[in-house]
Amino acid sequence: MTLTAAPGARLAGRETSAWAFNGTCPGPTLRLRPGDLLRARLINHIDQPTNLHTHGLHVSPHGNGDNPFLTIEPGDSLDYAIAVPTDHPAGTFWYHPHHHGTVADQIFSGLAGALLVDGGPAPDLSVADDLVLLITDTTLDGAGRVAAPSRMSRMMGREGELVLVNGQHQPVITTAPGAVQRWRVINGCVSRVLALRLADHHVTQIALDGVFLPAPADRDEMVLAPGNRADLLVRSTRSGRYALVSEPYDRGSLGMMGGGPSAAGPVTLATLVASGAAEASAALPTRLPAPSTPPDNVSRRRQITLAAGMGGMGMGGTSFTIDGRTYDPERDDQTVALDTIEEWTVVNTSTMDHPFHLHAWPFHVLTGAPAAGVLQDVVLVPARGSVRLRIPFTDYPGRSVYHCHILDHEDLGMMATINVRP
Ligand SMILES: [Cu+2]
Repeated sequence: MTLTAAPGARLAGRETSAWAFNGTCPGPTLRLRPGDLLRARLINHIDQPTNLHTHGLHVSPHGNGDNPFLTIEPGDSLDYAIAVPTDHPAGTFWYHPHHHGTVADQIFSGLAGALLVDGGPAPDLSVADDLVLLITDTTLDGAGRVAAPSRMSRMMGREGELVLVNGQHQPVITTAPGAVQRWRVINGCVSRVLALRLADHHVTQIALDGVFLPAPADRDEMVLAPGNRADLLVRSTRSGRYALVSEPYDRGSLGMMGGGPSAAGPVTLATLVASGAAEASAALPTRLPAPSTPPDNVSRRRQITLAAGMGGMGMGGTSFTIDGRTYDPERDDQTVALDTIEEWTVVNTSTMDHPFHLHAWPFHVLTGAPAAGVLQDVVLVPARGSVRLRIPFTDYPGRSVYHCHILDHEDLGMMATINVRP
Protein backbone atom coordinates (compact mmCIF):
# COMPACT_ATOMS: atom_id res chain seq x y z
CA MET A 1 0.00 0.00 0.00
CA THR A 2 0.95 3.62 -0.31
CA LEU A 3 0.73 6.21 2.43
CA THR A 4 1.02 9.80 1.28
CA ALA A 5 1.56 12.47 3.93
CA ALA A 6 0.25 15.77 2.58
CA PRO A 7 -1.65 18.89 3.64
CA GLY A 8 -5.42 19.16 3.31
CA ALA A 9 -7.11 17.13 6.02
CA ARG A 10 -10.75 17.56 6.91
CA LEU A 11 -10.88 17.95 10.68
CA ALA A 12 -13.86 18.53 12.94
CA GLY A 13 -16.01 19.00 9.84
CA ARG A 14 -13.85 21.77 8.36
CA GLU A 15 -11.45 21.98 5.47
CA THR A 16 -8.06 22.69 7.02
CA SER A 17 -4.42 22.84 6.08
CA ALA A 18 -3.71 20.11 8.63
CA TRP A 19 -1.80 17.09 7.38
CA ALA A 20 -3.31 13.80 6.39
CA PHE A 21 -2.29 10.31 5.36
CA ASN A 22 -4.01 9.60 2.04
CA GLY A 23 -6.23 12.65 2.44
CA THR A 24 -7.88 11.67 5.69
CA CYS A 25 -7.24 12.22 9.37
CA PRO A 26 -6.84 9.72 10.83
CA GLY A 27 -5.17 7.89 7.97
CA PRO A 28 -6.49 4.57 6.65
CA THR A 29 -6.86 1.80 9.23
CA LEU A 30 -4.24 -0.84 8.41
CA ARG A 31 -5.41 -4.39 9.01
CA LEU A 32 -2.74 -7.06 9.27
CA ARG A 33 -2.58 -10.65 10.37
CA PRO A 34 0.21 -12.49 12.18
CA GLY A 35 2.66 -13.67 9.52
CA ASP A 36 1.90 -10.79 7.15
CA LEU A 37 4.50 -8.64 5.50
CA LEU A 38 3.40 -5.01 5.42
CA ARG A 39 4.81 -3.32 2.35
CA ALA A 40 4.12 0.39 2.61
CA ARG A 41 5.52 3.15 0.43
CA LEU A 42 5.57 6.37 2.45
CA ILE A 43 5.52 9.44 0.21
CA ASN A 44 6.43 12.72 1.87
CA HIS A 45 4.48 15.68 0.54
CA ILE A 46 4.83 17.82 3.65
CA ASP A 47 7.52 20.43 4.08
CA GLN A 48 9.65 18.67 6.69
CA PRO A 49 11.36 15.28 7.04
CA THR A 50 9.20 12.42 8.24
CA ASN A 51 9.15 8.64 8.65
CA LEU A 52 6.90 5.85 9.97
CA HIS A 53 6.60 4.11 13.33
CA THR A 54 4.29 1.14 13.88
CA HIS A 55 3.63 1.83 17.54
CA GLY A 56 3.48 -1.27 19.73
CA LEU A 57 4.21 -3.83 17.04
CA HIS A 58 6.75 -6.42 18.13
CA VAL A 59 8.71 -6.30 14.88
CA SER A 60 12.27 -5.73 13.72
CA PRO A 61 13.64 -2.18 14.06
CA HIS A 62 16.25 -2.98 11.41
CA GLY A 63 16.63 -1.62 7.88
CA ASN A 64 13.35 -0.60 6.27
CA GLY A 65 11.41 -1.98 9.21
CA ASP A 66 10.10 -0.10 12.23
CA ASN A 67 13.23 2.05 12.22
CA PRO A 68 13.05 5.46 13.94
CA PHE A 69 16.43 6.54 12.51
CA LEU A 70 15.17 6.71 8.92
CA THR A 71 14.60 10.07 7.26
CA ILE A 72 12.33 10.75 4.31
CA GLU A 73 12.98 14.25 3.02
CA PRO A 74 10.20 16.38 1.52
CA GLY A 75 9.42 15.09 -1.97
CA ASP A 76 11.03 11.71 -1.31
CA SER A 77 9.53 8.33 -0.58
CA LEU A 78 10.64 5.15 1.13
CA ASP A 79 9.48 1.56 0.81
CA TYR A 80 8.90 -0.03 4.21
CA ALA A 81 8.78 -3.79 4.69
CA ILE A 82 7.54 -4.77 8.15
CA ALA A 83 7.22 -8.48 8.88
CA VAL A 84 4.66 -9.32 11.56
CA PRO A 85 5.69 -12.55 13.31
CA THR A 86 3.32 -15.51 13.22
CA ASP A 87 2.93 -15.42 17.03
CA HIS A 88 2.13 -11.70 17.19
CA PRO A 89 -0.76 -10.71 19.51
CA ALA A 90 -3.98 -9.85 17.72
CA GLY A 91 -5.06 -6.42 18.83
CA THR A 92 -5.01 -2.66 18.59
CA PHE A 93 -1.93 -0.71 17.55
CA TRP A 94 -1.33 2.52 15.66
CA TYR A 95 1.10 4.26 13.36
CA HIS A 96 2.51 7.76 13.24
CA PRO A 97 5.66 9.61 12.15
CA HIS A 98 8.69 9.36 14.42
CA HIS A 99 11.25 11.76 13.04
CA HIS A 100 13.04 13.25 16.03
CA GLY A 101 12.36 16.95 16.50
CA THR A 102 9.02 17.03 14.70
CA VAL A 103 7.07 14.09 16.11
CA ALA A 104 4.76 16.26 18.22
CA ASP A 105 4.19 18.74 15.38
CA GLN A 106 3.34 16.02 12.87
CA ILE A 107 0.89 14.15 15.09
CA PHE A 108 -0.69 17.41 16.30
CA SER A 109 -1.09 18.25 12.60
CA GLY A 110 -3.03 15.07 11.91
CA LEU A 111 -0.59 12.31 10.93
CA ALA A 112 -1.76 9.16 12.72
CA GLY A 113 -3.78 6.07 11.97
CA ALA A 114 -4.96 2.84 13.54
CA LEU A 115 -3.22 -0.47 12.89
CA LEU A 116 -5.14 -3.61 13.80
CA VAL A 117 -3.76 -7.11 13.95
CA ASP A 118 -6.51 -9.65 13.30
CA GLY A 119 -6.47 -13.39 13.77
CA GLY A 120 -4.43 -15.26 16.34
CA PRO A 121 -5.81 -16.48 19.64
CA ALA A 122 -8.88 -14.41 20.51
CA PRO A 123 -11.90 -14.77 22.76
CA ASP A 124 -15.27 -15.53 21.27
CA LEU A 125 -16.72 -12.03 21.16
CA SER A 126 -20.15 -11.72 19.64
CA VAL A 127 -20.01 -7.97 19.30
CA ALA A 128 -22.54 -6.00 17.29
CA ASP A 129 -19.95 -3.40 16.28
CA ASP A 130 -16.17 -3.29 16.32
CA LEU A 131 -15.13 0.37 16.39
CA VAL A 132 -11.84 2.22 16.39
CA LEU A 133 -11.80 5.40 18.48
CA LEU A 134 -8.51 7.09 17.62
CA ILE A 135 -8.38 10.11 19.90
CA THR A 136 -6.18 13.04 18.93
CA ASP A 137 -6.09 16.68 19.86
CA THR A 138 -5.15 19.80 17.98
CA THR A 139 -5.72 23.54 17.87
CA LEU A 140 -6.93 25.26 14.70
CA ASP A 141 -6.97 28.97 14.02
CA GLY A 142 -9.80 30.78 12.20
CA ALA A 143 -8.22 30.01 8.83
CA GLY A 144 -8.04 26.27 9.52
CA ARG A 145 -4.31 26.26 10.19
CA VAL A 146 -2.85 24.17 12.98
CA ALA A 147 -1.64 26.49 15.71
CA ALA A 148 2.04 26.51 16.66
CA PRO A 149 2.62 25.77 20.34
CA SER A 150 3.99 28.32 22.75
CA ARG A 151 7.33 27.61 24.35
CA MET A 152 5.57 27.01 27.64
CA SER A 153 3.13 24.53 26.19
CA ARG A 154 5.99 22.55 24.62
CA MET A 155 7.64 22.38 28.04
CA MET A 156 4.49 21.07 29.67
CA GLY A 157 3.47 19.04 26.63
CA ARG A 158 0.94 20.71 24.40
CA GLU A 159 -2.74 19.90 24.66
CA GLY A 160 -5.04 20.93 21.82
CA GLU A 161 -8.26 22.86 22.24
CA LEU A 162 -10.08 20.35 20.05
CA VAL A 163 -10.19 16.75 21.17
CA LEU A 164 -11.19 14.61 18.20
CA VAL A 165 -12.42 11.06 17.78
CA ASN A 166 -11.42 9.74 14.35
CA GLY A 167 -10.95 13.36 13.25
CA GLN A 168 -14.50 14.30 14.27
CA HIS A 169 -15.52 16.64 17.05
CA GLN A 170 -17.90 15.00 19.52
CA PRO A 171 -19.35 12.40 17.15
CA VAL A 172 -22.38 10.28 17.97
CA ILE A 173 -21.96 6.53 18.35
CA THR A 174 -25.22 4.65 17.92
CA THR A 175 -26.13 1.35 19.47
CA ALA A 176 -29.15 -0.70 20.53
CA PRO A 177 -29.95 -1.46 24.18
CA GLY A 178 -28.42 -4.80 25.06
CA ALA A 179 -25.98 -4.86 22.18
CA VAL A 180 -22.25 -5.15 22.89
CA GLN A 181 -19.77 -2.93 21.08
CA ARG A 182 -16.02 -3.31 21.07
CA TRP A 183 -14.29 0.04 21.31
CA ARG A 184 -10.62 0.07 20.39
CA VAL A 185 -9.56 3.30 22.07
CA ILE A 186 -6.19 4.71 21.03
CA ASN A 187 -4.71 7.68 22.85
CA GLY A 188 -3.07 9.41 19.90
CA CYS A 189 -2.77 12.76 21.69
CA VAL A 190 0.65 14.37 21.75
CA SER A 191 0.65 14.95 25.51
CA ARG A 192 -2.83 14.55 26.96
CA VAL A 193 -3.51 11.78 29.45
CA LEU A 194 -7.05 10.50 28.94
CA ALA A 195 -9.13 9.57 31.97
CA LEU A 196 -12.14 8.10 30.18
CA ARG A 197 -15.56 7.81 31.70
CA LEU A 198 -18.83 6.83 30.03
CA ALA A 199 -21.85 8.31 31.81
CA ASP A 200 -24.00 5.78 33.70
CA HIS A 201 -21.83 2.87 32.56
CA HIS A 202 -18.94 0.88 33.57
CA VAL A 203 -17.12 -0.67 30.72
CA THR A 204 -15.31 -3.97 30.47
CA GLN A 205 -11.66 -3.74 29.52
CA ILE A 206 -10.42 -6.78 27.61
CA ALA A 207 -7.05 -5.61 26.28
CA LEU A 208 -4.27 -3.13 26.95
CA ASP A 209 -1.76 -2.04 24.31
CA GLY A 210 -2.99 -4.67 21.88
CA VAL A 211 -2.78 -7.65 24.24
CA PHE A 212 -5.71 -9.40 25.91
CA LEU A 213 -5.75 -9.06 29.71
CA PRO A 214 -5.60 -12.16 31.94
CA ALA A 215 -9.32 -11.61 32.61
CA PRO A 216 -11.96 -9.02 31.66
CA ALA A 217 -11.90 -6.07 34.07
CA ASP A 218 -14.75 -3.71 35.00
CA ARG A 219 -13.73 -0.06 34.79
CA ASP A 220 -15.46 3.11 35.94
CA GLU A 221 -12.57 5.18 34.68
CA MET A 222 -9.90 4.19 32.18
CA VAL A 223 -6.62 6.10 32.30
CA LEU A 224 -4.62 6.02 29.08
CA ALA A 225 -1.27 7.77 28.74
CA PRO A 226 -0.34 9.09 25.30
CA GLY A 227 0.35 6.05 23.12
CA ASN A 228 -1.64 3.58 25.25
CA ARG A 229 -4.60 1.64 23.83
CA ALA A 230 -7.48 -0.11 25.57
CA ASP A 231 -10.04 -2.44 24.05
CA LEU A 232 -13.35 -2.01 25.85
CA LEU A 233 -16.67 -3.82 25.69
CA VAL A 234 -19.57 -1.40 26.03
CA ARG A 235 -23.15 -2.45 26.61
CA SER A 236 -26.05 -0.11 27.33
CA THR A 237 -28.93 -1.69 29.14
CA ARG A 238 -31.36 1.19 28.56
CA SER A 239 -32.10 3.68 25.81
CA GLY A 240 -30.52 7.05 26.34
CA ARG A 241 -27.72 9.46 25.52
CA TYR A 242 -24.47 8.96 27.38
CA ALA A 243 -21.45 11.25 27.20
CA LEU A 244 -17.99 9.76 26.81
CA VAL A 245 -15.72 12.23 28.58
CA SER A 246 -12.12 12.59 29.59
CA GLU A 247 -11.90 13.80 33.18
CA PRO A 248 -9.26 16.35 34.17
CA TYR A 249 -6.01 14.55 34.91
CA ASP A 250 -3.20 16.15 36.87
CA ARG A 251 0.11 15.27 35.22
CA GLY A 252 1.97 17.48 37.69
CA SER A 253 4.07 20.40 36.57
CA LEU A 254 7.60 21.65 36.28
CA GLY A 255 8.87 24.26 38.69
CA MET A 256 7.09 27.54 38.18
CA MET A 257 5.08 26.38 35.20
CA GLY A 258 1.76 26.17 36.94
CA GLY A 259 0.18 23.00 38.21
CA GLY A 260 -3.15 21.32 38.35
CA PRO A 261 -5.05 19.60 35.62
CA SER A 262 -4.85 21.34 32.28
CA ALA A 263 -8.63 21.24 31.72
CA ALA A 264 -11.01 22.81 34.18
CA GLY A 265 -13.66 20.18 33.69
CA PRO A 266 -14.41 17.03 31.75
CA VAL A 267 -13.90 17.18 27.99
CA THR A 268 -16.68 15.54 25.99
CA LEU A 269 -15.23 13.19 23.37
CA ALA A 270 -18.36 11.57 21.95
CA THR A 271 -21.95 10.67 22.78
CA LEU A 272 -23.26 7.14 22.87
CA VAL A 273 -26.90 7.02 21.79
CA ALA A 274 -28.74 3.80 22.62
CA SER A 275 -32.13 3.56 20.96
CA GLY A 276 -34.50 1.25 19.17
CA ALA A 277 -35.62 -2.25 19.96
CA ALA A 278 -33.69 -3.87 22.75
CA GLU A 279 -31.55 -6.80 21.68
CA ALA A 280 -31.22 -9.88 23.80
CA SER A 281 -28.45 -8.86 26.13
CA ALA A 282 -25.32 -10.45 24.72
CA ALA A 283 -23.03 -12.22 27.15
CA LEU A 284 -19.67 -10.69 27.98
CA PRO A 285 -16.73 -13.07 27.83
CA THR A 286 -15.49 -14.51 31.10
CA ARG A 287 -12.26 -15.87 29.69
CA LEU A 288 -9.57 -14.43 27.43
CA PRO A 289 -6.59 -16.10 25.77
CA ALA A 290 -3.94 -17.05 28.30
CA PRO A 291 -1.44 -14.22 28.74
CA SER A 292 2.30 -14.59 28.74
CA THR A 293 3.78 -14.44 32.23
CA PRO A 294 6.87 -12.38 33.02
CA PRO A 295 9.92 -14.58 32.45
CA ASP A 296 11.97 -14.84 35.64
CA ASN A 297 15.50 -15.59 34.48
CA VAL A 298 16.70 -12.00 34.62
CA SER A 299 20.25 -11.63 33.39
CA ARG A 300 20.78 -7.93 33.91
CA ARG A 301 19.29 -5.01 35.82
CA ARG A 302 19.53 -1.38 34.80
CA GLN A 303 18.31 1.95 36.08
CA ILE A 304 17.04 4.55 33.65
CA THR A 305 16.51 8.07 34.99
CA LEU A 306 14.09 10.53 33.45
CA ALA A 307 14.70 14.14 34.46
CA ALA A 308 13.06 17.39 33.56
CA GLY A 309 13.40 20.69 35.22
CA MET A 310 14.97 24.04 35.30
CA GLY A 311 18.53 23.55 34.17
CA GLY A 312 21.52 25.82 34.49
CA MET A 313 21.19 27.21 31.01
CA GLY A 314 19.99 30.65 31.91
CA MET A 315 16.54 31.98 32.41
CA GLY A 316 13.88 29.52 31.39
CA GLY A 317 16.46 26.89 30.48
CA THR A 318 14.63 23.64 31.01
CA SER A 319 16.23 20.36 30.10
CA PHE A 320 14.57 17.06 29.29
CA THR A 321 17.02 14.22 29.70
CA ILE A 322 17.42 10.49 30.15
CA ASP A 323 20.36 9.58 32.37
CA GLY A 324 21.50 13.18 32.26
CA ARG A 325 21.80 13.37 28.48
CA THR A 326 19.67 14.58 25.64
CA TYR A 327 19.09 12.41 22.59
CA ASP A 328 21.97 11.63 20.25
CA PRO A 329 21.13 9.15 17.47
CA GLU A 330 24.83 8.32 17.01
CA ARG A 331 25.32 7.13 20.59
CA ASP A 332 24.37 3.71 21.96
CA ASP A 333 22.90 4.40 25.37
CA GLN A 334 22.08 0.80 26.27
CA THR A 335 23.62 -2.30 24.76
CA VAL A 336 21.59 -5.42 25.38
CA ALA A 337 22.47 -9.02 24.58
CA LEU A 338 19.93 -10.68 22.33
CA ASP A 339 17.98 -13.55 23.87
CA THR A 340 18.16 -12.24 27.41
CA ILE A 341 15.64 -10.97 29.92
CA GLU A 342 16.31 -7.64 31.62
CA GLU A 343 14.76 -5.76 34.48
CA TRP A 344 14.72 -1.98 34.18
CA THR A 345 13.87 0.44 36.94
CA VAL A 346 12.72 3.65 35.32
CA VAL A 347 13.08 6.50 37.80
CA ASN A 348 11.36 9.84 37.35
CA THR A 349 13.09 12.56 39.35
CA SER A 350 10.86 15.33 38.04
CA THR A 351 7.68 16.81 39.41
CA MET A 352 5.50 15.70 36.53
CA ASP A 353 4.49 12.30 35.17
CA HIS A 354 6.27 11.00 32.06
CA PRO A 355 4.92 8.12 29.94
CA PHE A 356 7.81 5.76 29.14
CA HIS A 357 7.73 4.00 25.75
CA LEU A 358 10.15 1.40 24.42
CA HIS A 359 9.96 0.56 20.73
CA ALA A 360 9.91 -3.00 19.38
CA TRP A 361 10.27 -4.83 22.71
CA PRO A 362 7.15 -4.66 24.92
CA PHE A 363 7.54 -5.14 28.68
CA HIS A 364 5.75 -6.37 31.77
CA VAL A 365 5.14 -3.79 34.51
CA LEU A 366 6.11 -5.32 37.86
CA THR A 367 5.74 -2.44 40.33
CA GLY A 368 5.19 1.32 40.46
CA ALA A 369 2.22 1.46 38.11
CA PRO A 370 -0.84 -0.74 37.66
CA ALA A 371 0.50 -4.16 36.63
CA ALA A 372 -1.79 -5.24 33.81
CA GLY A 373 -0.31 -8.73 33.76
CA VAL A 374 0.44 -8.51 30.05
CA LEU A 375 3.13 -7.10 27.81
CA GLN A 376 2.54 -3.40 27.22
CA ASP A 377 4.49 -0.64 25.52
CA VAL A 378 3.71 2.61 27.37
CA VAL A 379 3.69 3.06 31.14
CA LEU A 380 3.06 6.28 33.01
CA VAL A 381 5.97 6.85 35.40
CA PRO A 382 4.62 8.96 38.25
CA ALA A 383 6.25 12.22 39.32
CA ARG A 384 9.06 11.50 41.83
CA GLY A 385 8.30 7.82 41.43
CA SER A 386 9.60 4.79 39.60
CA VAL A 387 8.39 1.72 37.79
CA ARG A 388 10.05 -1.67 37.52
CA LEU A 389 9.79 -3.40 34.16
CA ARG A 390 10.74 -6.84 32.91
CA ILE A 391 11.67 -6.89 29.26
CA PRO A 392 12.17 -9.99 27.14
CA PHE A 393 14.75 -9.26 24.45
CA THR A 394 14.23 -12.73 23.08
CA ASP A 395 14.15 -11.71 19.45
CA TYR A 396 14.93 -8.91 17.04
CA PRO A 397 18.49 -7.65 17.15
CA GLY A 398 18.91 -4.04 16.11
CA ARG A 399 18.91 -0.45 17.27
CA SER A 400 15.89 1.49 18.35
CA VAL A 401 14.78 4.03 20.95
CA TYR A 402 12.99 4.55 24.25
CA HIS A 403 11.53 7.90 25.18
CA CYS A 404 8.93 9.99 26.93
CA HIS A 405 5.63 9.76 25.05
CA ILE A 406 4.77 13.34 25.89
CA LEU A 407 6.05 13.90 22.39
CA ASP A 408 7.12 17.48 22.99
CA HIS A 409 9.49 16.10 25.62
CA GLU A 410 10.75 13.50 23.18
CA ASP A 411 11.42 16.20 20.59
CA LEU A 412 13.20 18.27 23.27
CA GLY A 413 15.62 15.41 23.88
CA MET A 414 13.99 12.99 26.31
CA MET A 415 14.87 9.99 24.17
CA ALA A 416 17.74 7.50 24.13
CA THR A 417 18.96 4.60 22.00
CA ILE A 418 19.14 0.88 22.62
CA ASN A 419 21.21 -1.58 20.65
CA VAL A 420 20.21 -5.24 20.97
CA ARG A 421 23.15 -7.29 19.73
CA PRO A 422 23.33 -10.96 18.83
CU1 LIG B 1 7.94 13.67 29.54
